[in-house]
Amino acid sequence: MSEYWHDYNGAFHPVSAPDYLPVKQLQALQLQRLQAMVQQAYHNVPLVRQRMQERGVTPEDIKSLSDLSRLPFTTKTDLRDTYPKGLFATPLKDIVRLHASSGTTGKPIVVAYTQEDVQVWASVMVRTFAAHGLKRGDVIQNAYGYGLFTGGLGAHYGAEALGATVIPISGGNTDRQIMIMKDFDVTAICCTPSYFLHINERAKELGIHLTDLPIRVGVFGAEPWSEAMRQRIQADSNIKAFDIYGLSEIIGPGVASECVEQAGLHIFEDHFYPEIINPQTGEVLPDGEEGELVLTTLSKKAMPMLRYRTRDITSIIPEPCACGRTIRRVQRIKRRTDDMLIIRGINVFPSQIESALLSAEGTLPHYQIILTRDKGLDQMEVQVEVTPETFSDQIRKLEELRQKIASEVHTTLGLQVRVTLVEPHTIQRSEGKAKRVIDKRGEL
Ligand code: DLL
Repeated sequence: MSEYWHDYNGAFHPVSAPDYLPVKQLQALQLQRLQAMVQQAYHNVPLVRQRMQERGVTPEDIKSLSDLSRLPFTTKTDLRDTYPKGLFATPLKDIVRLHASSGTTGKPIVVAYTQEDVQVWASVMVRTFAAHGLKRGDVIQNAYGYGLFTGGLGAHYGAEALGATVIPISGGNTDRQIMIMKDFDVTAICCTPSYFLHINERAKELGIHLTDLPIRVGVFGAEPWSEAMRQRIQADSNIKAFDIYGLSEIIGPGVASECVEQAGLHIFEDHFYPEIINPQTGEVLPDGEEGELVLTTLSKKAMPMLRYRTRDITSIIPEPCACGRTIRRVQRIKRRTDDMLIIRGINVFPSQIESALLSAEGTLPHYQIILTRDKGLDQMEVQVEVTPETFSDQIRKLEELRQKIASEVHTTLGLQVRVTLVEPHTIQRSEGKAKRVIDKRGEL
């Protein structure tokens, strides 16, 4: 591992040192940063000041990390309501970058960064890559989208600061991705797991097997994916597939990442303080319990976030990791409070369906969930692609597979769903975040 990286002012930092701070030292640093951040937000963001005043809390009341629970939450709606610049805590002249998350309806969510913020961002991405064993000499193909999306530039500056060779190819143009991967001896790729599936599949069609290439690491995130999906990817392409997590409102990618143990994602908690709450009551839950992840930025200058409700469901893993890092881990994020589908009164998360589908042999990891309403009753159809060999099997065998999947889904969810086996390539491939659910219930 390259031991040092330098920021844009030429200062040198030991890579990943903050991952290993003694816990007391880490907590002292968190408190000191929290206090400064709350001051900054209180004095510069009217909404924060107003909400704190309503609760009768002043920045001086934050004397320990547990006082965090006295602070108000921030939600996605707050970002929308204060569009475009209402949550900025620094003058525009100190802001060097803006990003936005696309959002399906209404105004986008805009986020801002100072020079210092983009340096912190690069540093957490350096720690991400370093945790995957990447270093100077590696060739990183960055297929996250460049532009307003945080994935492309976030990974880019981290990879560059690491000292690796970055190929800023962005998403799309899959044949070119494969050519570049081969011709430049790419050792790592950054993209969504669903896009990687597509690249791998297309490569095979072109007669190129990723197992024959130097690529050995996948830096996958931006969408939920299951452990079953990871196992499929690793077995099929002989790479180590790592899960990375982040969100625009907090910084982008670089909030949390797996290490080589692949046993939960370490939160870079010297910059992003995690809490888990009961999404219904807002009550803070102890480590180990599952709930909604709430993140507080400890060093963001342009747009500090106080107790941001991510809507992502996970739990903090109380045990230390075998890798020796002292920063805590969260479980893989399988679902969001708002991606829950209620089908005939039963709560269903797309990730549960993914795991059920992939447990059957002969399926491909391409699927889609289609919701319709028939005579007022919700209907769910799961379309899943099967391998060409399976598809050319006898009808009886296909029917057996279909029933096996339907019974697997039934066991997992307690719900009868219609399973349709479709030919390879029927389901649209994604170059970014996959769209797994098509909800036509409103149209009928
Ligand atoms: O997706 C940032 C990112 C880029 C993360 C590249 C990782 C890699 P947004 O577009 O704002 O930002 O979407 C954030 O995506 O709240 C989660 O619901 C979901 N998400 C991100 N990473 C993961 C992951 C980027 N590893 C939202 N597993 C988050 C599950 C994820 N969900």
